[in-house]
Amino acid sequence: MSREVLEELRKAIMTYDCEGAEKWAREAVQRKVDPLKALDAMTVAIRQIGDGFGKGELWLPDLVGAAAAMTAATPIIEEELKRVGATRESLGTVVIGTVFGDIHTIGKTMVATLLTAGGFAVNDLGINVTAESFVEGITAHNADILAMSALMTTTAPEQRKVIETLKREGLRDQVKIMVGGGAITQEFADSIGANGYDPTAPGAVRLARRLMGK
Ligand code: B12
Repeated sequence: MSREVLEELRKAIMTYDCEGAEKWAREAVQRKVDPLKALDAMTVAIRQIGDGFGKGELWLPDLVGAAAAMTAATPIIEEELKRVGATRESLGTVVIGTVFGDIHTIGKTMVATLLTAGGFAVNDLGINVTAESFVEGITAHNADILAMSALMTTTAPEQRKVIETLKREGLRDQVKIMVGGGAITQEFADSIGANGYDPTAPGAVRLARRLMGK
């Protein structure tokens, strides 16, 4: 039962079928399929499209099509995840965003959703966020954790820039910093002085708990 739904979701992403993706996401919620498994199935599919693009076998419209299908389905699954997490007491305040120059939103939003479902108060600054806006966000929300996403090798250095800006402003020690996104590795995270890195969204929640000593 659940396998059929996951397979249909995967197929909808692979065939850029927005209506199908939306329909099967609703079906997943209705049939009580584990929402994390649903997100996982779609992530595997969109990464496959990305790999094809990377190898020159697929083109930008393929990326756009797969992203549109994923964007049609994810809010439905994320709503369900948030519903589950809505009643928990806050474990801490997170400011999250995708760094300047980078408009990839899917993974960042997934992390934000799972953090919310996991009991954190999350302020999502969106995409293409400058170092200055991160600083403003941290100050305005009195954040415990800053979470930054970067999907491209060209935008990963922005994470370093944000950390350097925080140091200059005397704010570095007030906030724990976690980084992620397809372009980030543990080695890179260590080299820029982040407090933690994880390659997955569920791992990001475990990391955030650890950083808060919970
Ligand atoms: C979908 C997509 C797009 C969509 C984005 C739509 C949207 N609304 O987000 C569109 C079509 C717009 C797009 C545009 C571009 N893209 Co693009 N895109 C992708 C693709 C296929 C999937 C990205 C994605 O959503 N993955 C699924 C999510 C769930 O994964 P994720 O983001 O990595 O997040 C997971 C983890 O990393 C982690 N995580 C994420 N953030 C954080 C944060 C923290 C703190 C933590 C702990 C964890 C964490 O949790 C998530 C869940 O497990 C990737 C391929 C890939 N392999 O990733 C290429 C890819 C990222 N894109 C690429 C490129 C080159 C581009 C363009 C430059 C193309 C162009 N010529 O215009 C533009 C860039 C525009 C810009 N300025 O940003 C390249 C980057 C290459 C590189 N190494 O630099 C990739 C890798 C494709 C490739 N193989 O070449 N893209």
